[in-house]
Amino acid sequence: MNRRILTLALGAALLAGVAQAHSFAIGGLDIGHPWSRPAPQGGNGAGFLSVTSTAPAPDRLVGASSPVAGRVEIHESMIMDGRAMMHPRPGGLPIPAGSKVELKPGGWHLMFIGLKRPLAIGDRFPATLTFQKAGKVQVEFVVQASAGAAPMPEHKH
Ligand SMILES: [Cu+2]
Repeated sequence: MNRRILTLALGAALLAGVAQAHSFAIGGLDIGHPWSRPAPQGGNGAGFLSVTSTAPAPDRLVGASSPVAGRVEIHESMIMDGRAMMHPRPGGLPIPAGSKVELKPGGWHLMFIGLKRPLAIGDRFPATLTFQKAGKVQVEFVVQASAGAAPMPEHKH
């Protein structure tokens, strides 16, 4: 085998290993790379992650909490009348069986309301996600800047 191809394959395997290290599993759900943007103390932070289901039945992300925030809400961003808006979704986020759902900028996200400390790039903080069927899972968010992300839309609650 060509040495360069071997090196690339090894590098990809190592990267995959790193990504796997920052994921969390519960009840047929795999929580991938929870991350959050930098935000000031007293402000609100947005959290993103993926949920990959290998479960035979649908589930639902119904809540979250974190010691860094007064409360955590599940929000959906959307464009309405040409303006970016966010809405709380107290009913939670549906996770269809056997599919991957992404919380990402411009879409569904977690809102860390009333930050008790600033979130700075490189910080890690714990959070608990609650799924209707799978139950509670402890995850860790890493704070990072997102390349090319749109500015946070104004909150209209
Ligand atoms: Cu929000």
